[in-house]
Amino acid sequence: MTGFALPEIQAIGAEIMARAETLGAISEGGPGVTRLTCTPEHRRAFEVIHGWMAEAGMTSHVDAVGNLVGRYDGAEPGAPALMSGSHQDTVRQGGKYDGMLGFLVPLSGVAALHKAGIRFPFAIEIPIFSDEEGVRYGTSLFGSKALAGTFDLAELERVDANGITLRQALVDFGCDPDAIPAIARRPEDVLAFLEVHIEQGPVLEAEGLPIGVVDAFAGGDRIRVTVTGDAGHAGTVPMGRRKDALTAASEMVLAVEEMAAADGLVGTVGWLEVKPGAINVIPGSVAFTIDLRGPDDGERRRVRGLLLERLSEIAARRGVSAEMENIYEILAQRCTPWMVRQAEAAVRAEGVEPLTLYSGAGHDAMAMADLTAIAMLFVRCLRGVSHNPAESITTEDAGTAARTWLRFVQDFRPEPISDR
Ligand code: HGY
Ligand code: MN
Ligand code: MN
Repeated sequence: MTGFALPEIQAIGAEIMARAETLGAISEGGPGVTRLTCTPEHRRAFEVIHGWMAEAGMTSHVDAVGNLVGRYDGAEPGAPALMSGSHQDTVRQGGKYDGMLGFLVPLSGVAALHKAGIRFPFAIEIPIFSDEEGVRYGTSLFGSKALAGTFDLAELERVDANGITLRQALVDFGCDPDAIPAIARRPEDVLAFLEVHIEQGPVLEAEGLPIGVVDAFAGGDRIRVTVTGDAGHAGTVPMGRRKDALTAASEMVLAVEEMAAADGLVGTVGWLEVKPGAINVIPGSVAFTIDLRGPDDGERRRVRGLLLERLSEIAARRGVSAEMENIYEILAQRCTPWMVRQAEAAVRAEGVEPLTLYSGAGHDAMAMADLTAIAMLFVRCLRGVSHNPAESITTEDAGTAARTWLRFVQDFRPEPISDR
């Protein structure tokens, strides 16, 4: 790109940080950011971003699954696109950068290109995915899966905590769920997908690096367990005659921790609900979720099987029943070698020694891998903290990420589909 001067780090970094603050204020309320799919907060965020995209010379639309997709046309209309984006939704009481950085960096990059009047032989599309975290419906990545053509329409019947199906939530959001299959992209229309994301881990900070390149992602399971015992009077039922669903579930929760740690996996119980939930009633029913992850699918599945057997043994010994539902599984994923090489070259061109990293977190790029070549750039975050209101990055690192993104785009040389 002759004559194009990369934006100054602080300037483009400050734009990104200011926009992250604006989006961070669009939340359900409470500590941190809570913005779930198909909510008023989701809609308000898209209204703001739609304006930023227009300023950057982009067209944008909301698709059938609630993604906002922006397009910066190439020199020729209708050219295939390099896609670069991430998710709008957050966990409960999350941070301002998980997901957001992945579309704010490309958005500021495109704005700089637009200002300089630069177009490429390819288009640039910024998909902002409706739901990646899966907080409202349990399942994950449904926005990116819809574009990749792997969305399972049965997911539309999932219900949230208020009994609203995903189908109804999408209709209420103004989407047409029956049109979801039609938004799947043709491989020939997409050259590759690049995602920018905070590392959510401590490595870059420990290495003193602002940015790194991802080469692989962990695979994972999400399992819902419902333990059913007998509710009873806290004062009259002798300890030896109880079928206490919560003490049984508590032993199960500790088994998750023990078995994951023993096999080098990570296991988390992030949600648990006790019923009837009264101070003087022995819990009759407890539901909780298990998030189990690891780099090797075979090993993870082996431990998953042993864990579910252990939960059944605990239930039998305690005279309660345990129903286990595998809500979701995603296989471990590798990034596309030629994309990794081009991402490393962009990092190096920005004066940073490229470090390749493994991602324990799941990302939309994993779903997009079913459609096209993928790579991911990680950005340093303070103490690796994420899924927490204290999530933090620096203006300088945001600027470095944007300059690296621009370097990637200007030197982007897509490889033919057969080589992907
Ligand atoms: O859970 C994850 O790995 C991601 O934040 N959705
Ligand atoms: Mn997340
Ligand atoms: Mn994320």
